[in-house]
Amino acid sequence: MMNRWHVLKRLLPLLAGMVLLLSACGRADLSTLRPQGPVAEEQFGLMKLTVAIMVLVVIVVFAIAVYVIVRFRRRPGDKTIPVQVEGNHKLEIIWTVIPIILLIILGVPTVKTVFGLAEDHTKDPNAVQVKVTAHQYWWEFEYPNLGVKTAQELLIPNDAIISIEAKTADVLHSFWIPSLAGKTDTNPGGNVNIMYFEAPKTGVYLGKCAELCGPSHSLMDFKVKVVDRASFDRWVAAMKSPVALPADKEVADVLNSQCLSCHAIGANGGQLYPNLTGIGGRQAVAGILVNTDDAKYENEGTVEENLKRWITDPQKVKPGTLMPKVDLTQPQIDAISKYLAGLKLDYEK
Ligand code: HEC
Ligand SMILES: [Cu+2]
Repeated sequence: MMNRWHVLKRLLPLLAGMVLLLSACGRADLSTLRPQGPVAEEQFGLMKLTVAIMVLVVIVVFAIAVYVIVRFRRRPGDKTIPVQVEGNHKLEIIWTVIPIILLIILGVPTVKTVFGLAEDHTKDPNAVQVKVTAHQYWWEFEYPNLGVKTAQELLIPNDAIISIEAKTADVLHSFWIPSLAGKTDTNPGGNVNIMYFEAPKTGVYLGKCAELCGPSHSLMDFKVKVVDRASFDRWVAAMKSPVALPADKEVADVLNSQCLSCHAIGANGGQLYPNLTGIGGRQAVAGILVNTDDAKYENEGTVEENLKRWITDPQKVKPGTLMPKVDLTQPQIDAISKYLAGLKLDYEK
């Protein structure tokens, strides 16, 4: 008796510690364990149900096992053969029926949720329609009904369903905003997958590529910025407004010839690569260089520093990226970075 109490006394702090650790688990902007919207809540609910059933099974099975081992252990001198229960109908029915009941408890809500979350909102006039295209190693967000295209930062209002049509431009990727909604694969071969979610709380959430897609897969981050409706409307208007090219003619020429063949800024430039309109006001450069001076982030810097770092050598930041290292002089890099850092959209009032 004394002994067992000792073991328990040692285990208790450990158990209490684990409960504390798990309850504080995860950042609200990045964790499925801290859901920030109804879809994520529902998915988290399924996780909790699954874990609860598993914990119940483990506890009951271990309790019975420990009880049996202690109660029916062979005592010194005991040579009798215990009662044999092989083929016992009652026992076999019990241990077949119990798992079936548990699987039904798990299966019914799972199937219901899976079908519920597959609901098609792509024709819903009240939803915000977004076409997501995954590229090695960046995300393109097109709002077909609003005539706007952006990259790396999905801006959405907090008062509507966001309806996603996801596809890939190259290999298999997976679109994932852990604290808002589960993964949606983007499959090669023209396949389009749909999903929807809602984000009632304004703020910035982290998005990830959840499918190994090449050397810079782990750097294929994006942000989801949730704002109120008025700010969203202002953002859409600002994205469509004309943007002035650099005042300095030489800088404008370099930008035009070296960068705008691929990138768009306002109405200028190409459409096939990340749209740089408003890049100076975004949370990150290339999704991974975080624009902050908070040292808790690994790749932090001001937006201008991050732009310089990126333009100087994109391959160094993201190995295998399809943005080439453009041959520029240091003053050209500085001037272009300064200009891009100044491209801010004034939509948050
Ligand atoms: C051949 C096409 C091409 C050219 C030319 C090019 N880029 Fe890029 N650029 C890309 C691609 C592709 C990406 C996405 C890279 C990634 O994230 O993997 C990118 C990303 C960027 C980003 C990050 C965008 C974001 O949304 O965070 C910036 C900034 C940028 N380029 C600036 C420039 C500048 C400045 C020049 C000219 C000096 C330039 N690019 C020339 C293809 C190009
Ligand atoms: Cu990817």
